[in-house]
Amino acid sequence: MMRFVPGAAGALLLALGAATACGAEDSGGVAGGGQSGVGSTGGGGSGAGSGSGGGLNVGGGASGGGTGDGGVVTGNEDKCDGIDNDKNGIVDDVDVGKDGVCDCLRIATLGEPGTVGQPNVFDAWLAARSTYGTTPLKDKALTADLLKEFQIIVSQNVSNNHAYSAAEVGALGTWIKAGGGFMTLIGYAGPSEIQNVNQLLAPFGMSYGPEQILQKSGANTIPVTGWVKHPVTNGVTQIGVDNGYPVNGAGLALASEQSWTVLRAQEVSAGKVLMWGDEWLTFDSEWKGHPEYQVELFWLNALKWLSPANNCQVPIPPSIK
Ligand SMILES: [Ca+2]
Ligand SMILES: [Ca+2]
Ligand SMILES: [Ca+2]
Repeated sequence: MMRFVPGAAGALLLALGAATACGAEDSGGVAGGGQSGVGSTGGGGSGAGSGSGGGLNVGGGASGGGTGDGGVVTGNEDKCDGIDNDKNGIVDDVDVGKDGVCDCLRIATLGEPGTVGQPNVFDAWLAARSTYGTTPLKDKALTADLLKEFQIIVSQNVSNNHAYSAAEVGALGTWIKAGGGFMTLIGYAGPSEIQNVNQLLAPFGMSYGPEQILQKSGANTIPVTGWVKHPVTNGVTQIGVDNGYPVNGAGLALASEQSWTVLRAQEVSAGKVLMWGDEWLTFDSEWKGHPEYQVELFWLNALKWLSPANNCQVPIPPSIK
């Protein structure tokens, strides 16, 4: 589709149009986050997870809804309307294509994608698996108003963005504490690139270190092989990196290689922060050329964990390993 058009103007237009049509966001905080307590948990059943497709280009196509969310059957809604239509305790758990990405997910990126790989696989992958795809915020000023419609924000290369101000750092922090999921990537440029993203992470006691780590020597990325059990790492044994930066500070250290920590997760009030020490997991070489890496599963795990617990939670297809 239009995903491979340079620049993501198409995605932005798509997302804006969808936002207008959907429009169910409540006041402050995180999109959809104010719907808790609607319906009881465990109501389960129902729904019969009907058809596939919906025009989405998906690989997995498992049948029916799935459990795995504390015994609650999720993924059988069909409306992104801010309402828990099937009263299973999860608002908008819609995944018509059964691909593991909630169709109602509102996700934005900061900065620019990397340029080493083919067109940003991450954007194309999300566009094929959710209604709104990704909204590229690029170098926009971070304000409560800008952030409130999103559930997840992924920081890409923000080293060429303006230097984030204290007010912007505060706005992001408030959004996270209200239930937002913030993920950071790194490794796009020289060591000075850590400065701007570290500004955003500072309130949470997390930061990237300046050492350039785990450079590949031949054609292949360096597999990260040390993993700690956590929802984000479930089923993941190897993911490749090249010339990343160490992930330091607070939060649980979840992955390491050659004594460097490359993944940390921290829960902050209702929200979450996830730091990865590289960016190659957005490049097609890692998705397609390494069957021994679990890149797609990692992304599914990460998006699920970063999403609000009572919103947009859908099963991860067992077919994705
Ligand atoms: Ca529901
Ligand atoms: Ca709904
Ligand atoms: Ca989906």
